[in-house]
Amino acid sequence: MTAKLPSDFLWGYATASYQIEGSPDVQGRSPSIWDTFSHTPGKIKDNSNGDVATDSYRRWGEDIALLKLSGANSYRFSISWSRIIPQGGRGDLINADAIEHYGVFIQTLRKNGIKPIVTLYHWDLPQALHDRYGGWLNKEEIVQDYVNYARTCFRYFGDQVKDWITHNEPWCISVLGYATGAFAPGHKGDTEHWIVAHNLLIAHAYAVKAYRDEFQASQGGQIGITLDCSWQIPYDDSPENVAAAQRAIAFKLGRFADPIYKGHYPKVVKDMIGDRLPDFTEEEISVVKGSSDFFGLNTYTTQLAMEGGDSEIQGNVKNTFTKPDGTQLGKESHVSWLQTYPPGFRSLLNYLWETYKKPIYVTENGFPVKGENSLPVEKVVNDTARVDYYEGYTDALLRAANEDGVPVKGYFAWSILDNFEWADGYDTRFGVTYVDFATQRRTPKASYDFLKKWFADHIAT
Ligand code: PNW
Repeated sequence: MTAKLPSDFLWGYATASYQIEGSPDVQGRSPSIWDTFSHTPGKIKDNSNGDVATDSYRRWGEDIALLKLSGANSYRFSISWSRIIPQGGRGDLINADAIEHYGVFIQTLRKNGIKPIVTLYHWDLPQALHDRYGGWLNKEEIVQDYVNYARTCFRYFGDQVKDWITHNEPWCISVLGYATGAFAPGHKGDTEHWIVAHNLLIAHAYAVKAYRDEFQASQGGQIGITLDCSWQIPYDDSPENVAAAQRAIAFKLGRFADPIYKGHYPKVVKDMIGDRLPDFTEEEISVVKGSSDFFGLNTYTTQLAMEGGDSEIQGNVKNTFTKPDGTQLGKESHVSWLQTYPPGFRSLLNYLWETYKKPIYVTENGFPVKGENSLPVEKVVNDTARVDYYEGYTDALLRAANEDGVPVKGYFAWSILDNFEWADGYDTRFGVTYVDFATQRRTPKASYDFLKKWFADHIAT
């Protein structure tokens, strides 16, 4: 008998509005910080932008057909704030066309037996709010405007959407957006990103409070946040490197997860950052604590951790994939930060369950095949390295659920289609479906068939 996942297990694919929608000025949408950033010369590897992407604001029917044929029972996508409220703020107009668009989209998903899982914020802040008061840097304003936007979505879509995610990856938003400058809005420095991260937590928490106070009883859904983390293995068994691996997790994940699930920042982070880490007021922390009904996890890889280095953001931990014997930890992908290493996924799932005691949804997991963008479509569809990745990661998922007893409730592969991979542009392809960006022709790869069959075989009926 094959081991199985429970019959109510959710599986499907994840996307994000700016990475797939295109149509930046259609039906009243205003620019987001990603429009501005991607149109700034030098920010995106191939000088591309999300103006067309997979053209999904127009081709959404094709996307749903592709999802339906994939066997997925759910779909995680994000709503574009600057479509719903083009100028972004609590005093600004709600855009009826966008409400209509997402409403029909959600209804069509459901008619096709696909459960909508909605992310409210996947990085596309309305540019108007950034210009008006500094966006995520301004706690007083952004918290109110974010809650107003969230409430608007609950009000219009909450009869059909029962699973809400507030933010996607506050670590990426704050660190890549406000420390390294690799992502929008492209700020650099070592002060702002701590403030932004803090404000993201508070905005998340007040949106959750609004949902619970005003909508949850009548709509009956759940709400939480998605955090990202790579499992950390000590480089060797020296006590410094064992401590480094733990510190790396505190700096990447604990600084978000601990306030939310435990009610305080990790001590090791507070000790190192001191006053630059803003304090919560008593009221704030009481709202932050307990503000997620589940653990939303994005994870792609595992890294080796070593004491040292001067990156404060990483808690002075150095990461590598090269083991002491000179070989690589996993199998290489198209990007330097990601190698295939399924056992780390299983360890991470166990760690999160033991540490935070919440049911887990794996809201993203996926693999970009090395050099895929330079291959002809006949070769691309034979994506054995991606199949190999998913084979390993689904097996780890199943073992964590069945052998280790971790309550994993869902799994979303990134992504259904090749799409706009942020600062990498279109050069990095994560899709299980090939997109010819010149014609928008979609061709499923072998991994699309692999996941379809794997979940058909491993979810109990
Ligand atoms: C996630 N890293 O971001 C995002 O949620 C997706 O929008 C994105 O397309 C996907 O992963 C693939 O990159 C990440 O450097 C970006 O460790 C960078 C990292 C992790 C996640």
